[in-house]
Amino acid sequence: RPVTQHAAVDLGASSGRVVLGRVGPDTLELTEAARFANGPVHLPDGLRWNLLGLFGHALTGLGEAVRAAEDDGGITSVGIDSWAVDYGLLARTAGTNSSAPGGLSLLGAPFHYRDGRTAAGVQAVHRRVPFAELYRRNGLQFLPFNTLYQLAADELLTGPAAAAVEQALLVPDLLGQWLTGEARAEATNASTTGLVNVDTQNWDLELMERLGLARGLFPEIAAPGTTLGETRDELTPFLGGQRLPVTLVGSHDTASAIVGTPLSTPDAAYISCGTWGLVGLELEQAVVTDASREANFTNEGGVDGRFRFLTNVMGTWLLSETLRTWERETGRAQDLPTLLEAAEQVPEADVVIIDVQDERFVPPGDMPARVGAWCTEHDAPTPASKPALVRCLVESIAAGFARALDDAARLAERRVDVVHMVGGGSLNALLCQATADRSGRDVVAGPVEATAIGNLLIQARTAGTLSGELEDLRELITRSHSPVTYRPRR
Ligand code: LFR
Repeated sequence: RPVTQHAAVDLGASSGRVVLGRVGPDTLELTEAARFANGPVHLPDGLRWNLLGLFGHALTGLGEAVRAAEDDGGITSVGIDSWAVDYGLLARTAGTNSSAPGGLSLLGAPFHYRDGRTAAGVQAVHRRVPFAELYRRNGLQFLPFNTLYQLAADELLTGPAAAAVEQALLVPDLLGQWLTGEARAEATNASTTGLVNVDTQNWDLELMERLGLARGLFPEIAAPGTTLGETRDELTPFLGGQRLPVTLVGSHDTASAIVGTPLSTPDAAYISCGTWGLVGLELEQAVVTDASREANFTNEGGVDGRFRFLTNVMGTWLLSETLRTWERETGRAQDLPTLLEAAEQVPEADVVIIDVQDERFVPPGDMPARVGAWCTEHDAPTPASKPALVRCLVESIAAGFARALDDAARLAERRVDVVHMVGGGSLNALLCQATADRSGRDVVAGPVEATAIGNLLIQARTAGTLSGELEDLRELITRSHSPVTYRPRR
C-alpha cells in the first residue's frame, strides 16, 4: 500500500514546529523535524509577532524534513497552519524588487492579537454595524481581536492608511505567499476575520463596503485541498535542491486540530486545548440564534464545509503566563509537572474558582497579581502558595470548560456524553480529570499532536494517498493512537 510523506508547518502562540508525517491507509507516523519558540515582541507601539523569524525557522525546519524524508521517497507536499485572526499588510512600495511576489512588500511587523489597541476598533465597527446584526451575518463569537476590529484599529476603514494598503494576508496565507509567490485566503482561517458570510462562506462584500473596507483587501478564498503552488526558485537551495508543492490545509490551527480529533460520534464534543481551550462540536449546519450569540458561541468554517461550533475559553495561557511571571521573579525555570503534583495535594475545600473569562487575563503580564486582584474584588481568599494558585487555575479552567460543554449541548441540542481533549492540555492529567469531574462526562485525552495530524491528513488526501470523509481520516487516528480515558468521580 502506498505511503507518502508530508511536512506540516504548525505555528502556535508559544512555539512553532515542522512535523514530518508518513501517511498511508494503515500508516500515521509523525517525527518532529524542528521546534522553535514563539511569543509576543514588546515594541514601543505594541505587541508584535516576529514573523520574519518564524519564516526563517519554518524554512530551516522544512530543510530538515526534506533531509529526513530523503531515503524514503522524499516529501510530496507542505501544509501550513497557525493561530487565527492576525494578518500582515502589504503595499506596493517604491523600490520594491519587481520579482517580489505580486510586487508587494510587507508593511511592518504584524500585530499580536493580545495587543490592547483593538478597543477603539470594536467601537468603530459596532457604530457602523451593531453586534447583533454582525453576528447574524458572520456567525462569529465576540472576541475583541477578531480581524475586522483590528483592521478598524489600524484605521483601515477610511483615511490615508487605507489608500496605502494593497492587500491583507492572514499569517498562514502570508507564509504561503512567501514560500510560493501565490496569494489565496484559505477558507477556514478566512472565516475568523468576521468578514465572511456564514451562509455563503464567501467574502461579505456588502459588509465590507459598509465598514469602508476595500473589496479586494483579501485575496480569493480557496478551500483546504487546493494546491497553492510550488516553492519559489530562490528557496530551492534551502530545500535540498527541490521545489515543493504547498497544499492548503485547514490553515486555522483549530480547524486542523478538529480534523485530527478522533470524534467517536456526532454527539462527541471536543476541547482543543493549548493556549486557548476551544470547546464545542462539529456541525453540518451553523447555529446562529439569539441564544448562541448570548452564550458567545462561534460558527467558524471547518474543513469540508463543516462548522466548528465552539467558544474560546482561556486555556493553558493562564498557567504558562503564571510560570513566566515566577521565572522573571526568581530567575529560575519553573517545572510545571512538579507544580501540578503539588497542586493535586491541595485540599479540595481550599480550592478557589475564578472566572477565567475575565478580560483582565488576556494581555501578557503578572498573572498571580491579577488573580489576587480578582479574588480581593470577589471576596474570595487569594491562593496563598504556588501549588494553591496552580490548582486554582487548573480547576477554574476546567470549570470554564464544563460550562462551555453544557452550553454547546444546549445550544446545538445534542447529548454530549463524551469529550475529546486534544493538544498540549491533553497531557495535563489534573486538568483532564477536573474537566471530567466538573462536566460529569468522560474525557478521552489525545492525541496531543492533533493539529499536525489534521494538517498532514488533508495533505495526504489531496495527494490521493487517503480518501473519503473526515470520519474515514479519523479512523486512521483511532487505529494508530491510544487515548487515555478520565471518568467523572463525582
Ligand atoms: C488557537 C487560536 C484560536 C483563536 C486564537 C487567536 O491557537 O487559533 O482558535 O481564537 O488562537 O487566533
